[in-house]
Amino acid sequence: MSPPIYINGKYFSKEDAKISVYDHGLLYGDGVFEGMRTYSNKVFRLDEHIDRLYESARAILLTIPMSKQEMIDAVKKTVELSGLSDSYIRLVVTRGSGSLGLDPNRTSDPQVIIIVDLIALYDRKYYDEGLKIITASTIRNHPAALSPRIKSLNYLNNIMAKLEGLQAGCMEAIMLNHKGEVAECTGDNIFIVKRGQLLTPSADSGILEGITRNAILELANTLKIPARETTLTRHDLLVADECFLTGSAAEVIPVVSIDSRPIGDGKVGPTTKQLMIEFKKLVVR
Ligand code: PXG
Repeated sequence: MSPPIYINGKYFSKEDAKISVYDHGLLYGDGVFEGMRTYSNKVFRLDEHIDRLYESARAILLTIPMSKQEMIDAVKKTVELSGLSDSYIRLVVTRGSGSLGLDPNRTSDPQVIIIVDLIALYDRKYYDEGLKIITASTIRNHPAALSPRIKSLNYLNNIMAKLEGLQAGCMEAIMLNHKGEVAECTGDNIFIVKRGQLLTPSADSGILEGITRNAILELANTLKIPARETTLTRHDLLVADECFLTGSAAEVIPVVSIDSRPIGDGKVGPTTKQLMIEFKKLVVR
């Protein structure tokens, strides 16, 4: 049997977990979400994910019909009922169903959905051998149009870039911002290593400030690896010694080629390997 799915305080089987076709989450991508992981029954950085969810909701003037503590309790309960010790959690809040037409004021009953399941974003071999990725021609949403800091249900910007990657035979794609600077990948943040320094695009490059990204920056600090948030160009990536991506689903995954050019010596680099090991230790702690 598949794990029960939470919808507004009730639990349903996968087959019966349904919401209205009038929900503005479906009609307009009007809603927010989080993707989290559990390790040995514990949700990694749950409080940070919940804070980001409520911030995303606030940014789109969506009132989540429960307190943060109630949300935390609901997530924990759904994880418990799933019986999965290592899982992926998809937490979704939609605007709710309403009349046809954009007006969010004509919707009611936002839907809070919690799915706990398994996810394998990339085949195991890519963690050993590294990913080959490309730079997409689709630029990241202009922050003044739709802030990339909002984790909204409207992921078409990223999906267009993901499609470019897939069409080139790559599982991920780098997205530049409107200034031509490196922002992030379609569902992952990006890091490079250059002369022993760890570098990643700063928040004002127009990125989702990933929770895994924050964990890696903290780890670097603990391990005394010099790290800096900065502006990066495609050139910086192409001449980097190492490159890797971070995300709740991907965790830490090496990149060995960008736009068919090898990064460094084309093999998974030592700092990347070290951070992958230390990240594993951190999540199971
Ligand atoms: N950038 C973007 C655009 C993302 O969507 C990240 C960076 C990494 O953030 P975190 O906080 O996860 O370190 C994300 C996260 C999925 C899925 O279902 C996508 C994400 C996370 C979990 C699942 O494809 N993206």
